[in-house]
Amino acid sequence: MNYPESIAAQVGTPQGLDNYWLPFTPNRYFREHPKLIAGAEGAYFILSDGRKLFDALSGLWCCPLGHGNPKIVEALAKQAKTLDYATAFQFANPVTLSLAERIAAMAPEGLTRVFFANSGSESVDTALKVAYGYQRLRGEGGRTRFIGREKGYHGVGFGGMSVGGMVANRKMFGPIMVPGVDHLPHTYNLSQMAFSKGMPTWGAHLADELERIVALHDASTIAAVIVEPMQGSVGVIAPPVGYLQKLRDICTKHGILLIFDEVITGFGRMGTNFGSHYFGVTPDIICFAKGVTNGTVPMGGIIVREEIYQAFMGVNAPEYAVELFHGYTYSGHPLAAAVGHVALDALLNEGLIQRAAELAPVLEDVIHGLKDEPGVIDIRNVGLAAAVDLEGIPGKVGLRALRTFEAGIEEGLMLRFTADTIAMGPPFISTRDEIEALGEKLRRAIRKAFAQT
Ligand code: PXG
Ligand code: PLP
Repeated sequence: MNYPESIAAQVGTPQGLDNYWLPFTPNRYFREHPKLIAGAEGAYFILSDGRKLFDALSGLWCCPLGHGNPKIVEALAKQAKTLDYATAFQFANPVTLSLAERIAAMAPEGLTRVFFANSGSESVDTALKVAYGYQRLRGEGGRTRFIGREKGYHGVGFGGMSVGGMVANRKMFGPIMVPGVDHLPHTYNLSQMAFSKGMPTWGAHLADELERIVALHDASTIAAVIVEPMQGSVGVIAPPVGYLQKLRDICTKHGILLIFDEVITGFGRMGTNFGSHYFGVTPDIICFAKGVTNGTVPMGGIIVREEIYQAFMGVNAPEYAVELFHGYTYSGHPLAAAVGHVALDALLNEGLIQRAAELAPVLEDVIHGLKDEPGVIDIRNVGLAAAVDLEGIPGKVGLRALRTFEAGIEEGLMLRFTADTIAMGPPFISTRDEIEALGEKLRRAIRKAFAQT
């Protein structure tokens, strides 16, 4: 492996590795090739040997404002002094209340109520529980099924894992999935949409598969359909033109709730407030996380249609009874909410969402400029997100991308890969020059990776 020896020499075996279990990481490989992040500033991470890496995925899609934003630091310190923690059970607090109001105001019309969680996974499990609860409260308690989609990623909770469709995340846990889940086919088809820019024109008909699934199980058994408007985690798969509208129409026709998991697409990644705005389709529930607090303090949640909330308020129980037995110790955490306000100031009032929209065509040009590099089999982009698929080494899934990732570090890039796909979603504060440099660094990394035997 072409690991930069200079880093290994300086880092050595970091202290703590005997007690630390890395998530979604080959731990045995990491031990031999440790990488330590010492700091972060603007659009860059700083490694322990002082090297700066351009943060090509905004952390894990979660840092649109970049790192070390002084207003965030100030808001955190101030909030910690005023109210460092507040229980959300039986109490509210001003900073969380006002954040809910601002999130509802930027959401698609009709989605008015915000319930806070602390991550995307928790937001998904919350959405599934609320969807089922709503169906039950309206006398449709037989609607116990959820429909996800192949290649979907909805986090790692039991609900999210079950509706998810990334095969590697599921295979160890098949026997312990939530029962009654079915999956739509994914919409990716290399022969129909290779090197597509934005939404592919082929594939809307795949939404009709929902009618087939409804016929198979009967609508009266299905609570909700959950999809990412743009499939992010699997490698930036934009929905075909017309596809999401068809899903919307079929769900409405059959009394099925439509959940958009906007954990990645929410808060500006598509160049609009939510993916729903960009794609012009409004779901019944939106899941959010990540960008809402710039990743600085974890926060997630759901935004639901007023009717859904009102169904819970109409529950046949006395006023002193809890309507929804669900919530987290850290729901609506005041530190997260304080950071959320700064993030929304930057995204909405200081024009960062607009800037993401302006950078999107720059990223498109840069990334599609890699088309003729060795082993590049597909390139896709939508909003400020893009992916490059590399030809895998037979029998060694992910090794090519791993080599590109390692070569990327040598080039000053922090890349993120899944199987042999490299995904990018740069911070909204990136400059045009930085996005162009990202393309050239990636080009050199790919060449290095393919030069290895
Ligand atoms: N839903 C969606 C659509 C996501 O993208 C989650 C739920 C889960 O969120 P939490 O906060 O529980 O991780 C996600 C998370 C990647 C990558 O490499 C993507 C995610 C997380 C980590 C890496 O694309 N998405
Ligand atoms: N496990 C135990 C034993 C708990 O007491 C709690 C919360 O009180 C939880 C899990 C859930 O933790 P959280 O609310 O942070 O999701």
